[in-house]
Order: sequence, then C-alpha cells, then structure tokens
Amino acid sequence: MTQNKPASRYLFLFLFILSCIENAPMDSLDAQGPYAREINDLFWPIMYAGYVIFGIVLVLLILGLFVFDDKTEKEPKNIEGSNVLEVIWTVIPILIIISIAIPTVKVTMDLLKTPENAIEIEVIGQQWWFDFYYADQQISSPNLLVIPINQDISLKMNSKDVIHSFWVPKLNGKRYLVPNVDTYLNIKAEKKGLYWAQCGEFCGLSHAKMRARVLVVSNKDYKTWLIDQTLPYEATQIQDSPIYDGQQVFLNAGCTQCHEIQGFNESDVALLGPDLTHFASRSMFAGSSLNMTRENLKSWLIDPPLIKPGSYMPNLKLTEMEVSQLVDFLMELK
Ligand code: HEC
Ligand SMILES: [Cu+2]
Repeated sequence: MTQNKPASRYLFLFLFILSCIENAPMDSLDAQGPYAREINDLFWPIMYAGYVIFGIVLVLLILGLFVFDDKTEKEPKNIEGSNVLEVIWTVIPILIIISIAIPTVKVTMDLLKTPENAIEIEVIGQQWWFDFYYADQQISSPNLLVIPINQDISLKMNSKDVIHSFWVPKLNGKRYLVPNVDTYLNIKAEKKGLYWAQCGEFCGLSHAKMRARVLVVSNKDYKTWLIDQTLPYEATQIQDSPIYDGQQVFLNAGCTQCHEIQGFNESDVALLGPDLTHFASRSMFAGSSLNMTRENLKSWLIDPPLIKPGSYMPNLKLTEMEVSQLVDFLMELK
C-alpha cells in the first residue's frame, strides 16, 4: 500500500485556496476594459460548453460503470465498422471545433486592429525592466505606464535583448516583445487605479522581478503628469549640502555611463539603465520589485545583483557615505 503523503495533499489544498482569492491584482478574469472583456466573453461560453460536455461524459461513465455493468463477463459486442457511430463521433467534434474556431479567430483579429483615436506609447523591454517612452513629449517613464481613463492606447513594443512579453491581465492578453520587430497591443481602462503588469515570457534570472504598473488617471491628471515629467532637473548649487554631494557622487562614480537625468547629464546615445529624471515621483523601482523607500534604495545601491540576480547594474563598491549622499540626491528627483 502507498503511504499517505500529507505534504503534497496540503500543497493541493493550498493551490486550490489560492485560486479562490478575491481582489487578486493579476486576475485575468476580472476585466477592467473592453479588450480584456472581449477575451472573457470568448472564454466563458467555451468554458461553460466544456462544463456541459464534461457533465455528459461523467454521467455516461457512471451509467456505464454502475448501471449497465454486465457482470456475466461474456465478450462485449463487436461494433467495429459501424458507419453510423464513426460519423457521429467524427462530425460532433468537428462541429465543436468549428464553433470554437470562428469566434476565436474573429476576436484575435479584432484585438489586432489599432483604433483610430489611439494614443501611441512605446514599450521597450530589457532584462529586467520595462521602459515606457512617450515619443511626442520625449519622456521616459521606467516601470510606470501612466494613461488616461477611457482612452484607447496603442502600445508599440520592442525588446533590447531577448524575447519578453508584456501582460496586464485586467486590460488585455499578453503579447511578445521581440528584438528588432515592433509588435502592438491595445489597452483601455474604464476605471481609474493601478493595474499590475508582468513580463510573461521567461527571460533570464530576474524574470520574476520584471514587473510594471499601469496607472489610470483622469484626462486632466494625465496632462498634468505629462507636463511634470517633461520638466528637467534643476541641480542645486549649494555646496556642502547632502544633495550637492550626492550630485557629485553621481557624476563621478560611473552612474552617468548608464543613467540620464534631463537637465543634469544628458546623453546622445541610448543608455543601459533607466532615465532617472523623475525617479522619486514613482512609488516603486527596479522593475516595480521594490517600494520607493530610503532603506530599499540604500540596499539597491550597495549591491544591485544581490537584490535582483543578474542585474546589469553592477556593485560599484560605494562607501557608506556615498550611498547615503546618493540616496539624498535620488530622493529629490521628483
Ligand atoms: C553598467 C550600467 C549601470 C551603472 C554604471 C549604474 N547603473 Fe543604475 N541601473 C542600471 C540598470 C540596467 C538598472 C535597471 C535594473 C533593473 O531594474 O533590473 C539600473 C537601475 C537603477 C536604479 C533604479 C531605477 C528605477 O527606476 O528602477 C537606480 C536608482 C540606479 N540604477 C542608480 C544608479 C546609481 C546612483 C549609479 C551610480 C552609483 C548607477 N545606478 C550606476 C545600470 C547601471
Ligand atoms: Cu522579460
């Protein structure tokens, strides 16, 4: 006899309970916009049809096992070559597949159309964070996509390194980000709020920490946000202040090789790290894996690959003093 394995039983129970959680931030069945709803409206009828077929099969199975169970153990009747039966069990599945295929292809095609009034925002995936680039305003918003409510957004997506996938479960399905190829994904939100996004394609060590958030705001707040984000940083000239010292460390410790701050150290070439001009205006950083607190920022600067395995931001062996000055400075980048 096999022994009881309580641990695996509890694992099953745990997974079952997880699937019942309410208000899950990445619940793809909780559509908050027309694109996600279109997918749901396709999913549910197929799912219900599946329930019905499952029920029928189960009933037939039970009938076969317990009601029509012939205990005499004689040879069953040979039904091979029955045209009627073969036609039935070929035609019914074909009809089922066709009735699933037609709406599926239609929805897939619909989701690919770019609405005419859509605002285009670029999504650039890289190990292990998403950059959102607003070409008209020339602003970059790492890890935080801000969009106006009830507005079609066409995301023009690309990757700088390997294949990633952008997925905001409450707003649409996922789509690949492929190096050197533009892919498009529409989103539209009907409710203000913060929606989680996640890289949906395994892309290396810190894939799980490659997340982002979509902030849906009113039209007016969106315009204000855009203007705020275009403002350059005004460097402090007051020497011997912690912020001034932080600025100096930033310029001298190698940060400028990978990070740009508009109005402070602008660069002509695309850099490896996120634009930091409005770094502290966001409430999370490092691929939305860390909350914006002094403590987290400190740990990050001390040893990035320890916090995010494989991170392309190296451990720069900063002194405790330099870290503290950098934190003072970075927290000013509102
Ligand atoms: C070799 C390139 C490189 C250098 C040098 C570098 N960084 Fe980074 N930095 C990165 C990359 C890449 C990321 C994105 C990491 C991630 O989220 O996976 C990053 C992320 C950050 C972040 C988080 C940004 C956000 O919005 O998520 C901060 C803050 C930061 N770096 C500050 C610094 C400072 C300060 C220095 C200098 C002491 C520095 N970096 C030097 C590449 C670099
Ligand atoms: Cu990825």
